[in-house]
Amino acid sequence: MSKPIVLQLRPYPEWDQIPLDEAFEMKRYFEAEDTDVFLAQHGANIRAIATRGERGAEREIIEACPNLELISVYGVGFDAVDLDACKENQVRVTNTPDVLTGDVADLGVAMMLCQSRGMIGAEAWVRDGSWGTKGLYPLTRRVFGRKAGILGLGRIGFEVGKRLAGFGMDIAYSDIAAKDYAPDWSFLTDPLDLAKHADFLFVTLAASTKTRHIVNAEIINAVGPEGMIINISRASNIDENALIAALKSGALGAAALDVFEGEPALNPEFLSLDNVLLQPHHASGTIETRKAMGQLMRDNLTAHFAGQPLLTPVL
Ligand code: 8YV
Repeated sequence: MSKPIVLQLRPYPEWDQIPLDEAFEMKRYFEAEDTDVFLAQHGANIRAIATRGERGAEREIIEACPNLELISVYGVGFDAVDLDACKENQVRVTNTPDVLTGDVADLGVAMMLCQSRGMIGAEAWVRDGSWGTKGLYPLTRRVFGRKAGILGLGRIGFEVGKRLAGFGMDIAYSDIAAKDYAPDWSFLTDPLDLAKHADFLFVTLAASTKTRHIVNAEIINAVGPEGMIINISRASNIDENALIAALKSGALGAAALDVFEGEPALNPEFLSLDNVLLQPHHASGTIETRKAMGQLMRDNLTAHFAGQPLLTPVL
């Protein structure tokens, strides 16, 4: 029996690629010299798309595959998938929730600690001999016992909060509604009130067109010159130009970012700022989590072609 044909938009590690190639006929879009010609050649045969969270799938690709049934996303975020185009064309969508939650929360908390305690600069201080020539490293700012705000108390936000509770922090959150699983934390409806509360504002909400630039200049300024914004969600949740302006002027103390508009390219202004910690969108990037993500992405494809219910459908 012939294997289902799957359009693969980005590379995967070998531990996923080998089983993918065994189970499906993978058409590697990312290797095509001319993607238009590639789609014209293969589009009609494609029954599923395998993509990554940050890559998604745009309308043009979806419509170039008239027999498309499923888009399986390697990632929890599906904001880069054109859901309207999927609905119009009866295309199902799956993602990889839960398996990455702990690692994403870990990196967010690590970024807070690293940035607040000046660990990058302190390491350079040791390596370049400043410790010997200049003396003690400048004092940094405490984390434990301070105020944290979590914007978006979904799976990842909740795991961040559980970790912050271990630091004895005063935790508040904003979301569409109060969450009964977080009775000890303050619910603040208005993200501006959350920003006023927070020494550390974690941005952990699922991105959509509705949340674009939800962290705007007013919110950034409310976090203030002593405060820090940590983003482990999507760049679109923050007005990046307003963020850069506030970091430059000192209206915002610091930021720690794992995601950027147009990544992997990033606004060069970030590179000249020493009050921002820059990470290459790798919050889920541990071997353990990436293996689990790959397995779940493949399991959704397998379930679909076996006529079984999808494991983690979003549409
Ligand atoms: C991944 C992500 O880096 O889960 C998401 O939505 O953005 C990340 O976990 C990405 O999807 C892997 O390519």
